[in-house]
Amino acid sequence: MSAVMEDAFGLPGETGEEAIARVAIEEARAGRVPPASTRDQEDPAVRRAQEARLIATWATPPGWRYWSDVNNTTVGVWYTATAFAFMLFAGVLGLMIRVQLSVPDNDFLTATMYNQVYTLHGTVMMFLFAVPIFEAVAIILLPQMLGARDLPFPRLSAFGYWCFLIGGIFVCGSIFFGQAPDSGWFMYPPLTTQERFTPGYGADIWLLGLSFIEVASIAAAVELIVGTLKCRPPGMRLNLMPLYAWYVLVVAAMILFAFPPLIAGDILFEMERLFDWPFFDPTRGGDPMLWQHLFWIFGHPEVYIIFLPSIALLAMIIPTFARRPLLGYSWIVLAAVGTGFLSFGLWVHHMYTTGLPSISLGFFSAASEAVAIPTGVQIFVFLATLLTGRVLYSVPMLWVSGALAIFVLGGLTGVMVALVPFDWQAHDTYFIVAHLHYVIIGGVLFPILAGLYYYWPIVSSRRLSDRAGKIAFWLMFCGFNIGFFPMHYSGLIGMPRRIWTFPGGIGLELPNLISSVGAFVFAAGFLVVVVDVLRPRKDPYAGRNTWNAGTLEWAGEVPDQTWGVRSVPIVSTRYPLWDQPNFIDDMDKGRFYMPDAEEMKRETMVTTVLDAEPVQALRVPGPSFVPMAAAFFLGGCFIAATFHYWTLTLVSLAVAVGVIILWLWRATSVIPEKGEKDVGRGLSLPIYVSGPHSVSWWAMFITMLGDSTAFLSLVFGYLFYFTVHESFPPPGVEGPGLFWPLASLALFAATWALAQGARRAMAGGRVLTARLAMGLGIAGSLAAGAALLMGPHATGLQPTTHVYPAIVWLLAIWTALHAGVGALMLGYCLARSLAGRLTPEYDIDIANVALYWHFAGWTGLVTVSVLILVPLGAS
Ligand SMILES: [Cu+2]
Repeated sequence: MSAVMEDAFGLPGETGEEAIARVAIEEARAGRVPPASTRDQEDPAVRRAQEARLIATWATPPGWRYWSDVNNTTVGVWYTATAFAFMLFAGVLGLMIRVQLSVPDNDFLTATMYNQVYTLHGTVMMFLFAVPIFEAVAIILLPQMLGARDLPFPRLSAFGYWCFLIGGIFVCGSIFFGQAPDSGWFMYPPLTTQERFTPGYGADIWLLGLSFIEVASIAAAVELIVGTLKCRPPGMRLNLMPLYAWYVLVVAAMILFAFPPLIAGDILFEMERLFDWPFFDPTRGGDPMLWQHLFWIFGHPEVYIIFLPSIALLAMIIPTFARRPLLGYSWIVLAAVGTGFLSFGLWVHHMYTTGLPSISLGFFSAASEAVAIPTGVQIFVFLATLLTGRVLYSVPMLWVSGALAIFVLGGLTGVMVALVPFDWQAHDTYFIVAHLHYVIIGGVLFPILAGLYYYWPIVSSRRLSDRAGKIAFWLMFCGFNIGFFPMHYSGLIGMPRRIWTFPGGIGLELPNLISSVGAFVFAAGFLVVVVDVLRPRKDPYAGRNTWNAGTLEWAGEVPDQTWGVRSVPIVSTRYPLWDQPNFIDDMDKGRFYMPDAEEMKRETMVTTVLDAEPVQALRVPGPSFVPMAAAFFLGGCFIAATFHYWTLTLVSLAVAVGVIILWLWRATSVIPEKGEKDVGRGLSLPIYVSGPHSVSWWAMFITMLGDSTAFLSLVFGYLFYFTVHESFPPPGVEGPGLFWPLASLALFAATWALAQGARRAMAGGRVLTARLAMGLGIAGSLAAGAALLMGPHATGLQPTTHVYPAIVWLLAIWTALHAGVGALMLGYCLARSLAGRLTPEYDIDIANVALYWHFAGWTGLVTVSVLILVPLGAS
C-alpha cells in the first residue's frame, strides 16, 4: 500500500499503520472480509490487514484487566513464575533445615518448628513446584510446538492457575501462624488422624489445601491431553509429534491415574479427621496401611510425573546442540510409555519395612529394578545422539551434562535401595535423603534450568547471560555435590531422617557441617540465576530461532506475537524448520491455513487424533474474570472447610457452582453465525462440531477416566478392608439390605437410558421427546441417588462405630453425588434447549451429558454390586 493511500485513509493524528488497522477492523465488523481462499496472499496490503485483525483479536487486555487474560503465553508465564516463587520459599525452608543441623544440639529451630519446616519443604517442592512446573512449561510450549494458536480450553488453564495460586498461598502461609502441617509430606496415620498426636489445623491444611491444588493439576492434565491429541497442525501424525508432546501425553495420563487415588485417600482421611469415621483407626476395624497404599500408588508415579517432563526438555535441547535429529525416536517413545506403565507397579518399595509378606516384597523389588531399563534407554539415546552429532558447547548443554551426571548417581543408589535387605538398613536414614535429592535435582531441577536457559528467548526474545549461567552452574553443581554426597555417608553410619537435632561425639558433626556449607553454595548459585532472570535488560533482541533448532516452537516472531502462529502450518517432518524448505517464510506470509481472523474471533485448528487431518475451526474464548472467580469461590469452600465454618463452606460451594454454570452457559458450545468457514488453501471447515470429533467430548471422556479412577480407589479401599478382616461386614452388623440398593440400580439404569434417549431424540430432531427425556432423567437421577442413600439409612448403619458402615456410607454418598451432578447436567441441557442454545444441529451439551451418564451409570452399577454382593458372599 502506498504512502498516498495510507494518507487518504488516515484520520487526523493517526499514523499509517493505525489507519490500516482501523480500516481492517472496520471491514471485519461490517462482515466485509472476503473468504481466505479468495484473497491474494502475496499482496502485502492483504497481509497487513490480516495481521491487524489477528493482533486486535489476540491482544492482551490492558491495565488491570490484564489479570483476566487466558491466553496460554500469559497464563503459562504466570504459572511458571509462581511455581518458581514457591520453589524459592521451599528452598529457604531447606536452608533452615541445614542451619539447624550444621552443629550438634543446635537450638536455631524448636522441635515443633523443625517438624513444620521439613514437612512444608517436601510438600511445597513436590506439590507446588515439581508438578505445577511441568504444567506451567507445557502450557507455554505445547501450543507453539504444535503450531496451534492456543490450547483448546484457555479458560480452564486460567482456572487451574488461580486454583494453584490460592491453594499454594494457603498451604505456605500456614507456617507464619505456626499452623503448618508437621508430620512429613506423606502424612502417615494414625499419627496424623488423631487429635491427641496432631492437634491444630496442620493436617487439615495439608489435606484440603493440596486436594484443591490436585483439582488444578487434573484440570491442566485434561487440557494438555486434549491439546496434544486434537490441536496438532495438519500433517503432524502421531509419529511426527515432537518428543516433548509424547512426554506431555504420557505424564498427563499418569496424573490422571495417579492423583485420583490420593484424592480418594484424602477423602477417607478428612472424613476421619472431621467426622470421626474410623478408616485408619485399628480399634474400630480401620487400617493405617490403606493410606500408605493409596498414598504411594500416587507417590511413586509422582516421581516419574516430575522426572519425565524434565527428560522431555532434554529430548528437545539435545538434538539442537548435537545438530542432528534425536536417534531412536520410537525407542524413546516406547521407553517413556513403558516407564509410565511400570511406575504404577512399584509403590510397595516405599513400604518394605511395614511387614508385608516376602512374596510381595520380591515382586515389587524386581519391578523396581526393571524400571531402570526404560530409564536407561532414554539416557543411552541421549548419549548416542551426542556421540554421533557435532556438538556445540553452550550454557544449556552445560546444564544438560550436569543433569545427566547427577541423575545417574541418583539412579545408581536407586538400584541399591530397590533391594529389600539393603533398604531395611537404609530406610529412614540420610542415605535416602541423598538418593532422592540426587534423583530430583539431577532429574528435575537441572533439566528445568537447562530448559530455562534454552527457552528463555521464546519468553523474552533475549538470551540469558552466558557468563552468569556458567557461574551459576558451577556453584550449583559443586554446592549440590558438597551438600548431598556426604549424606550417603552420614546415613550409612546411622543419621535418621526427620530428626530435629543430633548429639555430638558419634561422628556426625563433620558430614553434617559439610552438607550445610554445600547447601549454601548451591543456594548462592540459584541466586545468580534469579538475579540474571530478573535484572532489567537493554541488550538487543536475540535473532529469530537463536539456537538454530528444528522444531516448531522456534518459528515464532521476535519479538513474540500474541497470535501464536501467523498461519497454521502443514507439517511433514519431525524437524520442519530444518527439513521443510521455505517453511518460516510460508508461515509468516500466511500461505498456510487460517491466515486471518475474518470475524475477529479467536480460532485454532482441530485435527483428528491419529493422522491430524483438519476437522474444525475451533473458536476459543477470550479474556474473562470468570475463571478467577470460580477458583476463588471453590478455594473459599476448601479453606472454610479446613476451619469447620460449615455455612461459609456451603455458601462458597453454591456460588462456585453458580459461577461455573455461568461460565459454561456463556462461553461454551456457542452457536456460530455460520456453519462453515474458509480457512484458506481451498479448505472449508465446520466451526461447530459435537461428539467424538469435538474437543469437549474428549475433555469429558478424559475427566471421567480420572473420576472413575478415584471411584475405583474407594472400591479398592472397600475390598482392602474385606481382605484384612476375617468377617466383613463384622458379625452382627447388617449390610444396606437388598431393596433400596436394587431400586437405586433400576433408577440408575432408567436415567442412563433416558440420557441416551434424549441425545438420540435431539439429534433426530424430536426436540419435545428429548426435553421430556431430560425432565424425566432429572427426576430419575435424583431418585436414584436418594434410594442409594436410603439403603444404609434404613438398616441403621452408623459410620462412626466401625469401618464397614463408614465405607458403605462413603461409596453410597460418592455415587449419590454423581447422580446429583447428573441431574444438574440434564437440567442444564433442558434449560439450554428451552433457551434455544441446544438444537438438533448444535447438540454438544446433550452429547457430552450422555457420555457422562455412561460413566455415572457404570458407577451406580459397581457401587450397588459391591454393596450387596460382598455381604452376600460373606454370609
Ligand atoms: Cu518410588
